[in-house]
Amino acid sequence: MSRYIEAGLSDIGTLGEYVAERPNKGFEPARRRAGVSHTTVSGPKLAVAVMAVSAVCCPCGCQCVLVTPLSPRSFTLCAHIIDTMNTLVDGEWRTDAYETTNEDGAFDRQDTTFRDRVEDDPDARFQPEAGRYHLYACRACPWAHRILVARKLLGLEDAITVDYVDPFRGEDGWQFTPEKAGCTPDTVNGSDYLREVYVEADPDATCRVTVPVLWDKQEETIVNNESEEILRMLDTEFDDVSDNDVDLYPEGYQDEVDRIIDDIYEPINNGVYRSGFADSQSAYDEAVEELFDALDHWDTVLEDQRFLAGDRLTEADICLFTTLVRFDEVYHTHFMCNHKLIREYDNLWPYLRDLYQLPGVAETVNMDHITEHYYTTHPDVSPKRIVPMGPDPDFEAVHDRDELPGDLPETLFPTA
Ligand SMILES: N[C@@H](CCC(=O)N[C@@H](CS)C(=O)NCC(=O)O)C(=O)O
Repeated sequence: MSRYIEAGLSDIGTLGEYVAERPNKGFEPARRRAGVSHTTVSGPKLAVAVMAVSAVCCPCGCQCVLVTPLSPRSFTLCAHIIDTMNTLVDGEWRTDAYETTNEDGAFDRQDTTFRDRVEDDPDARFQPEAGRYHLYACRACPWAHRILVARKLLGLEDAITVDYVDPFRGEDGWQFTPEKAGCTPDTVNGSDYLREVYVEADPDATCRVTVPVLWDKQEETIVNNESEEILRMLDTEFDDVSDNDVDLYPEGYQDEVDRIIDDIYEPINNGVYRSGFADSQSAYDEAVEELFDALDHWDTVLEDQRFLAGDRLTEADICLFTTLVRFDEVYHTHFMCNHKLIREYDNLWPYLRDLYQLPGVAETVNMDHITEHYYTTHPDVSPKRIVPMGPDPDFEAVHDRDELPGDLPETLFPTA
């Protein structure tokens, strides 16, 4: 009975209007996916459907009945819709305004909003200082994981502090649950939800609340929440406060590194999401074909060279690593990227193990958080929220990548 709507017919009628008036506000992709027509979900018919049976009542087609209208214009929806729709609008947390796919059913990633820079320049607003910056991360997230790997390899663990949110992201967005293994409280702002940190930085914030976030403890604001840019800042601006002299954006390689990061983003890093979140067969086909074409390409490149940009470990490797390490456990199954496993690639698989076995990298990988996050946080993709057993790839297995030309920075390997 708890799955049945607890509302009068007038509320249900208003919901029908609400859906019809906002064909592009989140309901539309769900409605398309369910194959439910607008007339089916319009007022009186929906009301009849609710009274008769529970099916077709939720426009995402999940078989749940829409639940508990809070007011005539504000509805609490089933978790399937809530999950894809939470965002900040003018500093207010909203669950009805976030669209994930466009009119062709293709996943539409929104741009990130905080784009300031830490610069090693005496006139800069944000200067690199040990202890000044803080990272909010999720161990499950591939974008945040880039920064965790960089922080480790670049010797910035003492200089930049970090907190970890819960891998499960529900109706309220990212949450701090320090009682859970691998999670922490918000040690800087004391918030319960990451969205509070965003509002602290900008009371009128209108954006998704994403990780990673680079927070400035001095100015009490967000510097940047775009992983590619945070990675570059850590690499190029923090030399004076790092514990080693590792450089992942070396001179002579920079154009190539930029080109590769750009080249792998759409088909691979974002490609797994485009495959998994596609709302139409054609959008899925396009994404998944691009993904495997790109993986095939890089597998060939890696036949004769140890790293993506040649003989040097660079930021580009970090960017590919965090997608590859999730692939066989998650993207293959959850996002339907099941044409091939990374373990079936002659070069990508040993390359992935090579990166995994770099000092400190393994401890940045938390497969429990990774699998929990994906399989429980996207119920429109995995509605039962069951975490599958998984293939448990042996990332520690030996590889012979060190026979290829190229040396790793010596200071990566502590001598003590
Ligand atoms: N372009 C961003 C993407 C970050 C991102 O989408 N992070 C995901 C976690 S994997 C997130 O926080 N999603 C929450 C949401 O979209 O509401 C980056 O590279 O930093």
